[in-house]
Amino acid sequence: MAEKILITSALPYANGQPHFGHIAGAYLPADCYARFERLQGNDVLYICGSDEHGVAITLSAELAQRTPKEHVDHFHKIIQDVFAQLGFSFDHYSRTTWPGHIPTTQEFFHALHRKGLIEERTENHLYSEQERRFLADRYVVGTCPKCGYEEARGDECQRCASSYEATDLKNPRSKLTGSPLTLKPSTHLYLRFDKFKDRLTEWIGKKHWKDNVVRFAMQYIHDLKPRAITRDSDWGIPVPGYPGKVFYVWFDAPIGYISATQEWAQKVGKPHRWEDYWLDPKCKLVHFIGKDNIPFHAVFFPAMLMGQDLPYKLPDEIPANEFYMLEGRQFSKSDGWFIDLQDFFSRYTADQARYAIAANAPETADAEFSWKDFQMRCNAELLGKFGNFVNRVLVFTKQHCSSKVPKMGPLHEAFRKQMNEIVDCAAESFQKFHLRKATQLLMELAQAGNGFFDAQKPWVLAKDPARKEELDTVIALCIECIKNLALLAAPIIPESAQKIWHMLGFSGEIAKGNWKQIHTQAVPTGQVLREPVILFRKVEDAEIEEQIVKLGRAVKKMETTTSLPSLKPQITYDEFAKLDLRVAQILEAAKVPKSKKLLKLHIDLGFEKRTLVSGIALSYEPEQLIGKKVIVVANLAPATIMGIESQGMVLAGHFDPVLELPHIQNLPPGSVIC
Ligand code: B3M
Ligand code: ZN
Repeated sequence: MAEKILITSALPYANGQPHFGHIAGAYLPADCYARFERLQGNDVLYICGSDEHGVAITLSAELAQRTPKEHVDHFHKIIQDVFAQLGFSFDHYSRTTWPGHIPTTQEFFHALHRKGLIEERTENHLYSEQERRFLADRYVVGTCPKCGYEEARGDECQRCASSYEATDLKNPRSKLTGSPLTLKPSTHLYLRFDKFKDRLTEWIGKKHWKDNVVRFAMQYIHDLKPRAITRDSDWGIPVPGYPGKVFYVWFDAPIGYISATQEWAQKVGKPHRWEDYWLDPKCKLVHFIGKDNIPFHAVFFPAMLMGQDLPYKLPDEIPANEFYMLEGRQFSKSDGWFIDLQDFFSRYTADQARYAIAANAPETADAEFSWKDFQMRCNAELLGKFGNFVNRVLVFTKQHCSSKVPKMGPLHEAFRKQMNEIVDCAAESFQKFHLRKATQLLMELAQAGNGFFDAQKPWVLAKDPARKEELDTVIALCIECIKNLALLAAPIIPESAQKIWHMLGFSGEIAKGNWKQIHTQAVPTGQVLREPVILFRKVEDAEIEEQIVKLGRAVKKMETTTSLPSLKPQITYDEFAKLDLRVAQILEAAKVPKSKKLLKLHIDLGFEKRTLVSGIALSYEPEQLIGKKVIVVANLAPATIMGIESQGMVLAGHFDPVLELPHIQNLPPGSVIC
């Protein structure tokens, strides 16, 4: 019986071009799975769309001098182009600014409200008189309450890594205008997530998801508190009855999966069909996401669904992937650490990208795209094993069998068995979201085909007319192998699979075929093969070198920009003279618990001993420091850092990520530095 499967990929923020890191996490694995399940004859609906609300979007729109609408229109199109380029087979790609998303989101809210799960709370928030608006944390900079860093972000300090509420910052300012901010009471709506603790625990307890998903979700459930679901903004879904407020983006975004399905239903002319998926307990709901989205998909959205009147489906599977990086660092366009996709696709095919990413998908651990690995995948595997096998068999068949599929006799049981086992194992891997394994099996099958062809030496058989039947069977089996390769390839590298399907003499699309049928029914004897075409081109060393040089330039740029911050405004001698810098000798040093960067130091200033906290733990082991004489700002106001009062600050040179302490040889503790 056909199974109903509703597949979603995380809705990408319409705030930038998706990169291979995103593709490897939430999109390619989902597309391969959708394509596989369609081949299984299941009723698959694959839904996605752009996530177009939220503070990150209004902020970057302002920085880009666009309206939020212009901004999301711009990126919605760019995202769609990248996805089309990669051949993603969404049944529908929507966006959260389509009008139908508003009533669906608001009805979610009403249902929760009717059940008494929404409450109002009035608290102080940061307000800009100049901009006449409340500013969300991402819009705020100020002085870190822990370490005193003056350019700290509104949610966490990039210097000492502590996190806090934006209202804890000292001297809070608008990130955009620099204007000072004041505290003003504002009322927000909180969703009582805490009331779902038991139901969520019971529900997740029954799931056999990946360990990291369950563990992460359970931790979140343990600490569940009411959370604000509204923001002061005019960009987002309006909160009924609360002018000037919109829903927090993570409230409306997952509802976007539902409204996108509703939009799809309207598009196909059956407006109620969305219910066949979302309201049918027998439908299987699968959310493909990156691991940073686990709490929202495994805890918050399920709670929102549990609080509805309609019997919504809860997710059945959450295959969350780990991170995928570029040559060991996170993709970053602003740092030049990225792959220019326009350039990429002018040189390489979608299948080359899809294969290289799938072969190394970040399923169980972080993984990365490297240009050398890409070249190896393209040349040694796609071209050398897979393309080469298809080509040599088809060319041979053309030369020795007039391009017709010869008759298969009964020999070579072992090879047939090997093929069947690989195909079945690949099916199981696809079904269990083990894309990496499925991709390996595809190459294993190509390798088995090559091994068989080499061992049977059809070119020798062809010289002896008495061995015609043997020759026919070997070639017919090799053609079977090619057909099975096309089948295993169809979810991963669909364009190449289709080319093979066509070369084998079939009409129509392999993607519309049925896995079991294709696997079990031999290519008909006498079927006329089409002219063989080359499937993959060689990736030359020079091209790869060029890409590596490009990244090398980005590293240089990153190093010079991080090492040489711009000069601060001039100060007078009097201003400088206010600093009391002294030689201090380190008596004791110890790591601060729960902090990677901080050390607690006990120092001798000659006239007194003090305790201070210093962010040098990544560059120095505590033992190295004992006895060292360093320079300390001795008249800095004390600050409490991770619960420890720091009575001064040690001076250190920075060349990110390295820190180095200037070090005094002969002067006694307490000596003045000026
Ligand atoms: N846009 C976050 C992200 O792209 C968010 C996902 C929404 S899924 C409902 O990582
Ligand atoms: Zn700080």
